[in-house]
Amino acid sequence: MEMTMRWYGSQYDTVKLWQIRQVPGITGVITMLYDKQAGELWPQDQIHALKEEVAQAGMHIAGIESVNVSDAIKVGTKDRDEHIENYIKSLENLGKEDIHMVCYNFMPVFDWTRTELARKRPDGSTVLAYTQEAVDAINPSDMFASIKGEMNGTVMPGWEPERMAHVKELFEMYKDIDEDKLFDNLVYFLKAIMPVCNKYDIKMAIHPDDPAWSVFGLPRIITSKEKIHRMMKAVDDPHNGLTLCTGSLGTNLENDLPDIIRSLPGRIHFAHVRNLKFNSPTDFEESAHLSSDGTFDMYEIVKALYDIGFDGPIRPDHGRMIWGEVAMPGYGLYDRALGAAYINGLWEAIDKAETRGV
Ligand code: CS2
Ligand code: MN
Repeated sequence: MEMTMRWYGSQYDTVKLWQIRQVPGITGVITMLYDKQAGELWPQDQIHALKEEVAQAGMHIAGIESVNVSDAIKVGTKDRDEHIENYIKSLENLGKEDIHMVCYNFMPVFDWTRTELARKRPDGSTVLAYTQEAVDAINPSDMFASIKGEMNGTVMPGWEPERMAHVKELFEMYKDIDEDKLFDNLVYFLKAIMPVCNKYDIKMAIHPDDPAWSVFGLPRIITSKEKIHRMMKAVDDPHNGLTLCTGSLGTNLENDLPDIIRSLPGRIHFAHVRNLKFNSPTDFEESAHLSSDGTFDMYEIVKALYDIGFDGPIRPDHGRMIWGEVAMPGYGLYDRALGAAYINGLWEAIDKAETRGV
């Protein structure tokens, strides 16, 4: 594995590349052209400039998160083929710049959904949290309005104000889309992009739906082991892979994370590691990475990744807001740095136990 951290670009991120460089063991960043709308082409010169900027800070781009897929592609509207053409060209431009891993998601309308961005934990840190009761009691535009004030002045992926201004139209687009249609549109998209992925050896890593169930009545298709395998089989190419996100798949306590990992050797191209603390099956908060602070056994998760020979980029996913930091919720420096150090420690201990036969 390669330890990385997500970085949104110097214009958008409160965290600086030089700070990331000082986190022990981090050699790469996961980044993106944050100003690109889903469906828009990523020009090679802009990718190149980003790559240079990261190289000057002594690191490299270990992968992209995300080249977003437009709602036209997800719904299958008349614009879909044009957007897919742009997506293929963007992948080609990334391949020419020697970038070989792309994360994306196929969630309708929203990316992840949380109901609070700054729930206070007993230690005084603040974290993202979710409670089903809050989702059931609110409509999507009101929810955006209610969490906007907690974004610390940043633009959060999937919750961009210009998208949220059209939230009603977006919902309208999906009114006839059920899980099967969404799945067929995903397969259509993947089949169209596989040739360019093969040509440039680009590993596509779909991000699971977060939370791993339907929200606001929208269909969700990447929520369980069974559904992931259905997708892997529908386009049975090693370039069609998964971002193993513990905090997303793990929202459903029925998902056995180490078992899911062990069932997918060669198909996990990227790993997001974070822990959740459950107060009830439908109320959880994003705790520190340490196993004892949350519900997941992080040792078993990292061990499963180690055992399947996972060699892609890994990153601490969201972190808590600690030590007075003001940053994009989930994406401060301090707690993600602690998470990276912890995952590195688990990995080293597992590796030494294996290779020294302890
Ligand atoms: C990320 C997602 O912050 C997060 O939870 O893991 O936003 C992820 O980047 C997207 O779903 C991938 O397209
Ligand atoms: Mn994730």
